[in-house]
Amino acid sequence: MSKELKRSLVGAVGLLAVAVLLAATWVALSGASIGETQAVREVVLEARDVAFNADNPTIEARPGERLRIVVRNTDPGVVHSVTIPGLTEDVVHVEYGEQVSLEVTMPASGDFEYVCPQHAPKMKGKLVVSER
Ligand SMILES: [Cu+2]
Repeated sequence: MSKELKRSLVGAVGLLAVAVLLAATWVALSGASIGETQAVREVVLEARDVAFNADNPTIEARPGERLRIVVRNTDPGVVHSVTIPGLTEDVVHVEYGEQVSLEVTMPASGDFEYVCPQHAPKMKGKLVVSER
């Protein structure tokens, strides 16, 4: 085997090793990000006429599930908010024409309420966490 052939063989093996390493890294990274996207479920609520989606629908969730509650405010001149007492201390406010989100991980089980504190009697719905 000539010196030159040996040198190019060594180079090829080196390149192959780098390629395998890059591929393994890519698989590891993309696997992680796919897992994260699947774990968050988005629930969209429209705040209008001092109600969520007109009738404050019951949200059903599974234990450990991560929920992203998105609130769109289409109530001219009114500021709304959303929080889930017992699940989060966060209260997010949303101006007319804006949209905000609140992310919460569900506990093992329980009955909760999502609520707009400043319009609580009219703007609250159930959030039920259970295995179905
Ligand atoms: Cu409100």
